[in-house]
Amino acid sequence: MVHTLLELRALGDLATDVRAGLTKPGQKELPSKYFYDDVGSALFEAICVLPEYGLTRADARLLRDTADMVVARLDAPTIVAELGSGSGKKTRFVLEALALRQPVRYFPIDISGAALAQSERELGLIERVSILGFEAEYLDGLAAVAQRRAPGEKVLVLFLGSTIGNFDRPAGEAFLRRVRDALRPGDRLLLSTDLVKPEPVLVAAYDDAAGVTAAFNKNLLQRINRELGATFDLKRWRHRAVWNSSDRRVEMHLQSTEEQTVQVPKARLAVRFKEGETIWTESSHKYTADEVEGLAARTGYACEAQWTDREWPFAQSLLVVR
Ligand code: AVI
Repeated sequence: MVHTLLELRALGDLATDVRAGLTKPGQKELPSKYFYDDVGSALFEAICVLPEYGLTRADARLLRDTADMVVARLDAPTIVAELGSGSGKKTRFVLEALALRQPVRYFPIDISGAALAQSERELGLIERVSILGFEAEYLDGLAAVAQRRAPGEKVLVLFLGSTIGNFDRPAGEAFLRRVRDALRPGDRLLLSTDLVKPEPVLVAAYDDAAGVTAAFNKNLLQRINRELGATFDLKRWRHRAVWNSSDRRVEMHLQSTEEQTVQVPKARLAVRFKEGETIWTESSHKYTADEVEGLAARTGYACEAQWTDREWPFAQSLLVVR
C-alpha cells in the first residue's frame, strides 16, 4: 500500500495521541477528533437525522428562519468563512440570502478533503456564489481567508452545529479569542450552541434506540484496530452516555465489560483495562443563552442578536467583533 506523506503524518499523530490517552493515570481518554474517518463521518450523518438527536434540525430551522435577519445586519460587502464545512446543507440558507444582495465568496475550512468536496457538491450551484475550500486546521484556514478580503470587505465566520460544545469550556473560550484575533472590528461570527435541557432528553440524544451513536463511538476502537493494528474486541466494549450536571456536559465513554489487555502495536503499547473501566471519548457541553452572551463579552465580541429554537432548546448568536 502506498501512503502519502500527509497520511503518514496523520498515522503518527493518531499513534501519539492514542498512546498519551491510554496511558493517562486515572481516567483514560481518546480525542473525539478521531471519530471522523470515512465510516465515522457517515455514522455522524446518520446521527444528524435520528429522532432523538434534535440538534441538527434545530440548527437548520434557525438558519432557515433567521438568515434574512443575519444578512440584514451585515453593513458592508462580506465574505463568508465556515469553520468545518460539514455537509453544507445548513449553510445554503445564509449563502442564498446574502447572494440576493451581492456576489458571495464562500470559504469552507476543514481538515477533511472529502468534507470540502461534499460541500462544493451541495453548494456549488448556487447562483452568484463562488467557493474556495481550505483543507486546513480552523485557525490556519481562517488566517488565510482573512488575508483574501478586499479593501472595505468584512468577514462573516460561521461556526455551526454546536461544534464549540466539543471543546472544554476554557478551551472553547480560548478558541473564540483566537478566532477574534484573526478578525477585525465589525467582522461577525455566527455561533451555534446547543442549550441545557432535561437529562433524559440529553442522554437519549447520545444513546439512541437504534444504536447509531453506539456504533459511532465504537468505530473509534475499530479505527485504531484498522490503522494501528490494535486488538480491541468490540464485543467486550459498551457505549455509555452520561450527563455530568456540574460541568453541564454529556460525556461519551466506552466501557470495558471485563478485565482485558489490548495490544496497539503501532503505538508500541499494551494496555490493561479493569472490568467496568471506561475510556472517555467525547464531551458535548451544553450552554444557556445568557452564558453565550457572557462568553462573547469576555472574548472580544458583542452579542448583537440571538435566536433560540422552541422545539429543541438551541441558540444561534450573532457576535460582532469589538
Ligand atoms: C459534532 N458535535 C457537535 C456532535 C455533538 O453533539 O457533540 C458530535 C456527536 N457526538 C455524538 N453525537 C453527536
